[in-house]
Formats: sequence, structure tokens, C-alpha cells
Amino acid sequence: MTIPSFLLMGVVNVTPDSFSDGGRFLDPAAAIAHGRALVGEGADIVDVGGESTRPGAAPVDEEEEHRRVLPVVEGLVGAGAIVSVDTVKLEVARAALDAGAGYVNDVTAFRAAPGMAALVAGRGATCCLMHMRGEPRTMQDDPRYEDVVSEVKAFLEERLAFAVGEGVAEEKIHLDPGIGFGKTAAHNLELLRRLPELAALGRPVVIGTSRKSFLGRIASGPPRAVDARMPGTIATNVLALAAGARVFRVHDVAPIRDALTVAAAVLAGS
Ligand code: HH2
Repeated sequence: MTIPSFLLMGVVNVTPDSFSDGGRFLDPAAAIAHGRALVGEGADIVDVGGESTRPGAAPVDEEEEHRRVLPVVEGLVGAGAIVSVDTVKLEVARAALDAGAGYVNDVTAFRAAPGMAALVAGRGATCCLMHMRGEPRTMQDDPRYEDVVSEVKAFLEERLAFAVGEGVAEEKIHLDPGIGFGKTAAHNLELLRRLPELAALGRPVVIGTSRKSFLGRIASGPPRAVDARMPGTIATNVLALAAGARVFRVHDVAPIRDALTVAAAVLAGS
């Protein structure tokens, strides 16, 4: 067995209301400095977002999202980083690509903006297509599935075929089950447990468990606050690596890189 290789995607939220770091990086200079620090810690990609997708989050208009995101994308591209833009809006994605971003992370998997797939195809960008049930405002209102893994898999398969049909090269497409997006804790755990079924689609699987609330509700005792979810973040990312995930979207790059590097070395000996 070869050592499983992985990519780390470091998160920079340029928002006032993100669930874990809202308001910390609204100032472009602070966001750029944070992104550079994440690259220094070993992030392969920096994912810049200007609209929170936390449950119940209010939508942000295009002009405001553009104003938040663009200076940060420009600053990080200028610093030599590989930049992803976390957006569902066509014009925000276009401006970020114009500024040198190379990756579009669309949590609607090209369903929100007509033309997003064609834009990504035309630019030769890499993209992440993510599963989400409903929309952020309402997605955690009693989500139900017959079989969450088969439904997420069928959705990702359909979006993969759509993107390829629109001209996106298959090797530029990553797939993400959307941990916490219209899913209960039990759904998230089942997706993590049965990740090999998603990896079987043949595209790199992206996993985003970092600091998410379900991690704080599993361990005994009081729910863990956002800044006390590192052990759960490490546990889920390591298990996801072993189960075939290849891209890890995290807020805390240095400790997750260490954990995944050790896990990969163990797996390489198996
Ligand atoms: N999770 C969040 C946002 N974007 N993109 C992908 N591909 N996968 C994810 O799991 C994912 C994502 C939510 O985390 P965060 O950006 O920290 O919070 P917020 O949406 O509140 O800004």
C-alpha cells in the first residue's frame, strides 16, 4: 500500500457570523494574514468565504460578498497561495477566478447559479461539489433520509455527471458529502462510517467536520464549545483518511496536518 496522500484546505471566513470564527477576519488585512499563516502551517489550498452557511444563516447580497472576498483572494494569490472561493454566486466566483483563484467550492454543487459549471469549465478550475439538503436557513429542520449514504451518493453521482456534461474535466472535480448540511449527528456519523461507498465514485472526497456542532454533542458531559472540538475534529479527519477521503477542510491546519501525517504513515504500513 502506498502512503495515502492528502490535501489540506485551510478555512478563512470573511464574515461577521460564521459559526466558529465569525467576525475575526472581516478586516481584509487580518484575513490575508490568517490565510498566509495557514499556508505556513501547511495548507495546500486556502478556502475564502464571504457568506456563512451555518444553520439559520441569513443570505448575503452579491455586492457585499464581493466586497468581503475579493481583496482577500487578491492578497492571498499575491502571496503565492492556491486559493479556493467558497461561494454559490456566479459573479463572485468569476471575480475570484479573474483575480487568480484556482478552485471553486460551491456548497450547492452548481444548483444555485446557472452558468457556474460553464464558468468553472471555461477557466479549467478545480471544483468541489457538495451535498446539501435544503438551504442553510432551514436545512436543520428535522432532516430525514431513507438511507443517507445512498441518497448522498446518488446526488453526487448526478452532479458529477452534470458537471462533466457542462464541460468540467472529470479530474478537476472533488465531491463532498456535506457534513452538517441538512443532516443529524447520526447522519453525519453514518456518512463518515460508510465513506468508502462515496470514495467508490472515483473522485477525491472532501470532508469538512472541523469544529462542527455534532462533534461537541457526542462526548459525555456538557456540549463542547467551538474551541473545544479539536479532539473530535482530529478523530473524524483521521478516520476519514483511513476510509478514503483525500481533501480535508479545516480551521486548525497545523494539528490536523500532524495527525493526518502520522495516520498516513500508519496506514502505509498496513
Ligand atoms: N462547511 C462549511 C462551509 N463550507 N464547504 C465544503 N466543501 N464542505 C464543508 O463541509 C463546508 C464548506 C461550514 O463551515 P465554516 O465555513 O467554518 O462556517 P460558516 O459556513 O458558518 O462560515
